[in-house]
Amino acid sequence: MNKKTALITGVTGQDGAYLSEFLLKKGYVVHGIKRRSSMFNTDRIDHLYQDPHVENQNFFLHYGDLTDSTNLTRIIQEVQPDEIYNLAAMSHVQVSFEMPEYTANCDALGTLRILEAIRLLGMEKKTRIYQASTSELYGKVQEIPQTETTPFYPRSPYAVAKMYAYWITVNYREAYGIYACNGILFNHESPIRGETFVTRKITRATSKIALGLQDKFYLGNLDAKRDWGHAKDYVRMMWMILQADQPEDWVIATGKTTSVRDFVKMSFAHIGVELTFEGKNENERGYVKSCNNPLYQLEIGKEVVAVDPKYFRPTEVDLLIGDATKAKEKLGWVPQYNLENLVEDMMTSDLKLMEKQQYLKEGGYKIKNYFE
Ligand code: NDP
Ligand code: GDR
Repeated sequence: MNKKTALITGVTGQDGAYLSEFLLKKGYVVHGIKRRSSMFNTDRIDHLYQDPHVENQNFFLHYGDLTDSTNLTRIIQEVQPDEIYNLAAMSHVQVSFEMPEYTANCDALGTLRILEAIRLLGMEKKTRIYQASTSELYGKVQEIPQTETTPFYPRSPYAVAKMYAYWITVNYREAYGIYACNGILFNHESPIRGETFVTRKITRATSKIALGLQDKFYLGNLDAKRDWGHAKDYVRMMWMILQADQPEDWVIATGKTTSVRDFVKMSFAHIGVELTFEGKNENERGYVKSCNNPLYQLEIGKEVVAVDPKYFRPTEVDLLIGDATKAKEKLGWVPQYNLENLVEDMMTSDLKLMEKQQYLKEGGYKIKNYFE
């Protein structure tokens, strides 16, 4: 039997890495598009790399960019994918306020470029397309919990760009009969989550504080609530969405919401430290209330978290909680992780990472400036 071929944009990101691993295990030939960078940007997929000189290679990387339509069209023509997973994006909501035009070019028009390539190449009946849509579309919440029929109200240049991508995907499905689907995924995290998203920022900083490598860290809105799942569960859903009989749009979420403040408490609880929060808004601080782990001795009363208003967003999404009933009932999705397992997975991994840093520091190792 011929192997299926998948093309993943954003292969070097969190989801791209987990999805590549998942599809390779399923026996797919996987092609990924990576951006040219002045330094290596393939850390998350290095373990999947195959020497191009060996036979039966099933993982290939191509240079490309969502802002370059000729490049995308050429790669799609060469690869002839059965499935395209469009995961590439300028994916940071706060950064999108700084780079709104680029965000629109990449996240909105990038999706159009892929759909147009399929149309130009006459591959409407061959290739199925997964579009990485987002719970940020709901923005200023119109309904709780959010489902496939909840109206959108985007609150950032990122969300507005993703709203164009959502509708152009629906439009190409209806206009040209392309099997194209939106996965409206709520936040999903993991040990390889980007370091500037709030969960990973918290688990990294908590691990550093536990090991005495850092005193405290700063966050923005502690009241924001998110529906956090594990990326491994969510990439499995991306694949299931493209195996359904009919192309549709799907909400993927845990159905539970947690504040940023509570995520901080859970991360510290993992190292046996109880936190208490005092003060309001930009004056809020988190202190050590008790410490019950002989490995990580933190002083009672020590301030470990503070609010810095520079992390506040011009417009915020205060509350997200999704209802994935449709995906559970029609696709049989059963997530393996809950929030407790997720925090444990991230903390275990970041503690290991920081232990390496601690080891180097204790050994007197200093990273040298290139020009010294
Ligand atoms: P990441 O930020 O970890 O990865 C984004 C990927 O896109 C990286 O591989 C990045 O390359 C690549 N990329 C960025 N700009 C371009 C460009 N112009 N051309 C080509 N590639 C580009 O995101 P995630 O893996 O977390 O998310 C995957 C997708 O799912 C994104 O579209 C995101 O918006 C969406 N999403 C994510 C959710 C989440 O909670 N994680 C929830 C809902 C939707 P490089 O490595 O070089 O930076
Ligand atoms: P989000 O994720 O904006 O939901 O987008 P992020 O982790 O950046 O923010 C979640 C919430 O935490 C609040 N917050 C902070 N956020 C960051 N990054 N840094 C901080 O210091 C901080 N302090 C508080 C934020 O204000 C926000 O309310 C993610 C991305 O993966 C998108 O690509 C994806 O579409 C959505 O999830 C679903």
